[in-house]
Amino acid sequence: MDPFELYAIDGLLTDEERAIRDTVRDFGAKELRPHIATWFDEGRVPARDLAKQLGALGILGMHLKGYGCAGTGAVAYGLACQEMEAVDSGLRSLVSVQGSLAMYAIHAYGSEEQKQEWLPGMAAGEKLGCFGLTEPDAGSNPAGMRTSAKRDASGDWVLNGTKLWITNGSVADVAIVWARTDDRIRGFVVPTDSNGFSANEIHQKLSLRASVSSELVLDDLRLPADAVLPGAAGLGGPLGCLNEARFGIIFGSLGAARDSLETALDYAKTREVFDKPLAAYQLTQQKLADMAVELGNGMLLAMHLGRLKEAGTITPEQVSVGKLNNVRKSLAIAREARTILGANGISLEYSPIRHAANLESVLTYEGTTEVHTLVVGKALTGENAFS
Ligand code: TGC
Ligand code: FAD
Repeated sequence: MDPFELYAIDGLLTDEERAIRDTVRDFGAKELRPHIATWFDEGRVPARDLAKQLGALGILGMHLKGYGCAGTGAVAYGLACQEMEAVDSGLRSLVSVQGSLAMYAIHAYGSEEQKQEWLPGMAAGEKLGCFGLTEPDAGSNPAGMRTSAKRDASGDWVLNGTKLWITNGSVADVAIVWARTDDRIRGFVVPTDSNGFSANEIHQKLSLRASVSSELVLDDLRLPADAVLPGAAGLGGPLGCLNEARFGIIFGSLGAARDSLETALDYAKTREVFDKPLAAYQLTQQKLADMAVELGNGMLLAMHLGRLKEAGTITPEQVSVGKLNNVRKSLAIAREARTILGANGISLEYSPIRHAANLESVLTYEGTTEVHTLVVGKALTGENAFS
């Protein structure tokens, strides 16, 4: 039985949402699953080619309106993220960073010229974006960023600093870079062929290997006055983008968990131990039942938050609840699923260990478990325990 059938999840979806989910699932089965273990093993992924395919599929910035974007509801976007992450968190990351971080920043805060210049090409996957917030010494606390943007006599902006762990940084055409100005933190639209911009890919990762992670170096990077995002001033700008990407992760992480559970379920039905299928043992059934319950509960939470987002009432604290719960539970499910596969569970031939390794990154990026715990703690108590 499909674990979501236990919760009659399909009944909560519209025909259009089911159709979008099935289309992305089929795409994943045909175009991504045959290659994912190799991409992960070799630590490289054809990000630019994939972006074109995902653009043709219509899922890059699909929840945004206009400029070549489909304008779907939040749940449909979440389901697309889930199907991508059922293949690999790194592939969902590509979709999140492009649509929810880079495109969303331009869509929400950009000038009409910036939107016209970048969004249609990004929706089509012809242009790839990245989002530079984290720095070597400022991750959970982006208010501590050192990257600076200063105006010179000609009115140009001059940026200096380093961004670290930037998804797609070294394959992007455009970087949204957040920097400290004399006034407040501002966002800049940076073509990556600008003088003074360089990107170095990070290697030797043990997680999110099918995703490009990079360092961005801004060395007297000169930008015209109109490179700034006019609609964002202060930390609320980048954090507003993070709400979008975190929402995608609430659905997405469950994709990795679902795929792990389904893999373990199939394995347990056919693997015989002590002359009986593994699935016939009570200890195995307890593992499977517990995983299915956590998965279903996570999906109900995701659906509830999705409908709140579509109604326009979702709060950042509610997004934190969803990210905190669903990533933590998905990681636990992937780890538990792996145990059912015994020694085979450590092979890339089966997905759970790859999902578990990836979810270690998902647990950290877009706000760590500790950050989201403190956001929820502050909402409950009114006390700020961050510092
Ligand atoms: P605080 O003083 O609370 O707020 C500063 C300003 O920001 C506003 N704000 C928000 N606005 C929108 N959405 C939110 N979630 C917001 N949270 C805060 C707030 O209203 C205020 O506005 P204003 O106008 O009064 O200035 O901020 P703080 O410095 O105490 O920090 C709060 C904290 C720790 C929660 C925040 O800094 C945080 O979320 N830290 C985590 C950083 C993070 O998540 N980085 C992610 C980088 S991108 C990434 O990881 C991509 S991974 C690739 C992929 O997604 O696949
Ligand atoms: P730190 O902030 O140094 O935290 C270290 C530990 O301290 C964590 O456990 C944290 O929870 C804990 N901690 C922090 N503050 C507190 C506190 N007040 N109380 C208790 N504990 C605390 N960033 C981008 O800008 N763009 C990207 O595209 C991007 N992609 C990424 C891709 C990958 C694969 C990874 C791994 C990261 C990516 N990041 C990206 C960076 C990510 O957002 C940061 O790693 C994350 O925000 C945490 O920052 P940090 O690594 O500096 O950890």
